[in-house]
This record gives sequence, C-alpha cells and structure tokens, in this order.
Amino acid sequence: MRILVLGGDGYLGWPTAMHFSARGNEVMVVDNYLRRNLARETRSEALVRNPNLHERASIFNAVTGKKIEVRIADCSNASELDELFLEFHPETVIHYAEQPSAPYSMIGYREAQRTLNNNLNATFNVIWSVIRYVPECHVIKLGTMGEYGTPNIDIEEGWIDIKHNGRSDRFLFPRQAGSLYHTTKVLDTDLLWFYVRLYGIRVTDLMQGPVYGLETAETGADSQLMPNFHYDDIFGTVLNRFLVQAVAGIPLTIYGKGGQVRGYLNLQDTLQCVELACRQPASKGELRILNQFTEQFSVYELAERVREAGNDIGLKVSLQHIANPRKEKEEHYYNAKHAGLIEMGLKPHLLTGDVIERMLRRVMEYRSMIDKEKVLPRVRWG
Ligand code: USQ
Repeated sequence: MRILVLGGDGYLGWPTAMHFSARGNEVMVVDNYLRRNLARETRSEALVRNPNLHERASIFNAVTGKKIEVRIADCSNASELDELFLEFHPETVIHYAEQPSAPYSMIGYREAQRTLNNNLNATFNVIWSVIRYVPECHVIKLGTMGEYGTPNIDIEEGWIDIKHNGRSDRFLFPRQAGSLYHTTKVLDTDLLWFYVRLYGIRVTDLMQGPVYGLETAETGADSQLMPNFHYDDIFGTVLNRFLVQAVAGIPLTIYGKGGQVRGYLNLQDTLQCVELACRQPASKGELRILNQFTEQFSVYELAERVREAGNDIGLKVSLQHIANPRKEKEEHYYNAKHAGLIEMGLKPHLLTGDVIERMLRRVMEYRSMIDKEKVLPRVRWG
C-alpha cells in the first residue's frame, strides 16, 4: 500500500513510518520540523537528540534495507501538500501533522494562534488534496480523547443517539475540550464530518489518549531510531515524565489531587491501532470514530505504579502534589467505551510492573542527559 505519513518526524509519526515500511508498504513521510522548532524555542528538547528525518531514513535503510521517502514540507501550505499528493498518489494518508501540545497552546495569543492555524489548515488542506486528487484515499486522522473532556456520563465511541421531544437522531458525542490544542481537534472532527457528508470521503478519526513508551519493534535495530522522547512540561506526556522524574530522583509531579482519569496506551499499541484502521478502512461517506486507548488510570494511580516499579529496582521514588497549572476536574466520573479497536483485533500491551521496569531501565541509560530544569510546569491555564 502507498502510505503518506504527515507529521512523520513526530513521537508517533516516525515509529509509524518505520512500522509500515518494515512490513513492505511504500511509505513517504512529510514534516516541516514544527515540533522540533517549538521545542527549541520553549527549551523542551527531547531526552535524546534525534537525527533529522533524512538521517533517520538512511539509518533505517542501512539496518533493514527498506526505504522511507522523506519530504520536508508544510502541510498547512496547500500548494506544498498538493504537490506531494500528485507525486505520491497515496492510498492511505495518516495525518499527524499537528501542534500536539496542550500546554504550548495555552502559553498566550501567539502560541494559540499558531496552534489553531497550523492544525486547522493542515486538516483542511488534507481534505481538499484528497477530494481533488485521490478521492478513494482513506484518511486516518489522529484525534484525541480530550475532545470529549470529562463529562458526567459514559463517553461513547464518537456518536450518541439522542431522543428529544419524542423524536430521535444520531449526533457526534458532545465535545468540551480543556485546552486550545484539544479544541483544534474538535474543530478538525467537525471539518472532517462536514466533508464526509458533502463529498463522501472516507475517514477514520482516532480518539487517542496519552501515549507512553520509547520502544517499538523497529527501534531495537539502532538506538538512533528511537522516537522523540519528551519529558518536559510542554511536550512530555504524563507517564513519560514520571519515568524520567523517577530516574532523576525528582518527586513525581502530580498536578492537584491526581484524580484526573484518562485512557492510556503503549506506543506499540498506537502502531497496532493505526495498522488495524489501515487494513480495515472506513467506507466511502463514513466518518468512523474509534476511541484509542487500552486502560484507564488516574494520575495518582500512574504515579503509584511508577513508584512501586521504581522502588523494586532500587530507585528512591517519591510523589508530590503540586498546584495544578491546568483548569481541569481533579475528581470526576470517567467511563469511556473503547470496544471498536478490540473488535477489529487489537491485542493490548498493558501497563504491568515489568513494562514500567523495562521503560525505567531504558531511561536510566540516558540519566546523565536529564535536564532537571525542564520538569516543573511553566505554563498556567487562564
Ligand atoms: N499531569 C500531571 N502531572 C504532570 C503532567 C500531567 O498530573 O506532570 C496530568 C494533567 O494535568 C492531565 C493528565 O496528567 O490531567 C494528562 O496529561 P498529559 O500531559 O499526559 O496529556 P495531555 O496534555 O492531555 O495531552 C497528551 C498529548 C496530546 C494528546 C493527549 C490525549 O500531548 O497530544 O492528544 O495526551 S488526551 O489526554 O486523552 O486528550
């Protein structure tokens, strides 16, 4: 299959590109290094300096003999994206090309505007490139569980049936996101749904929870192939941050009470889910929404698990509750359905003590590179 990976330099994009290339697909990755630049601007560089995309592709080629085509281009620029669609004629496009950080989007006007412009324009351009050049192409779009927020009712998989004054209809599940970044994903979904209804394109919107991990089947061949592993307050997701904090001897930074529940998944399961979506595409005129996570945890539970696994291997891990820099519920109901991907064949890698221990040991190899100044939250909501 010809697979175009937009945002192919990212934490998910690069492992996705390797995954599909290793399995015999024709893969082209596109990126404009937005995240790398924003990370540099905000002093949030990854734990290990990752080679650039051209270098990554040649290292991958040297160890596997497989090719990944690289293009440095900006997906929020329609003509740059059009050219790539005309050249490559993808059968599947995996769209990760977004500013992915909630805290970054909450720094101020400039950062919010950059997030809004980049994310909405990239999605809008992908839709139009598909409509104009490859109308049969399956769009796999990375959404987020954060689109739903934390409602006081069960979270359905994308859609809800509503009875009102004796009549009923099916609607997108109500969304109420907690950051501007998450709100751009809500707007993306609305754009996609509009163009699915009007033009009959085929779309899978993957509502993913926070991802953790630094290894996939392809990263073992050369340590330079590892994903960008962020542990700072802006680009680091919570469990990855806790792993680094545990290794650095920093008490784990639980924001507020720590009762915030989210659905989590291992990076390896992101790849499985995207592969499943790719192999079993949405139909023409369908917006298929899948909730992409394997287990629910509160922040406090996550911290406890890291403490236990860390202490088992001789780290001295402690916890701290710090003032929550975000505006979010710290105790709430949370029950999100996630049967779709399991029914399609997902075999979850769960967060066992052994899994945490293995990740901690990997991080310990890079202990000397941890910059403790990057850990405490710098961005406050509102
Ligand atoms: N949190 C802490 N301590 C920390 C960092 C975070 O308690 O040191 C808490 C946050 O307040 C939040 C939860 O952990 O309640 C998750 O935070 P996160 O930073 O791991 O996740 P988030 O900002 O929501 O964003 C991440 C990715 C984003 C993705 C999203 C999925 O950066 O790209 O869309 O996870 S979800 O959270 O389901 O919306």
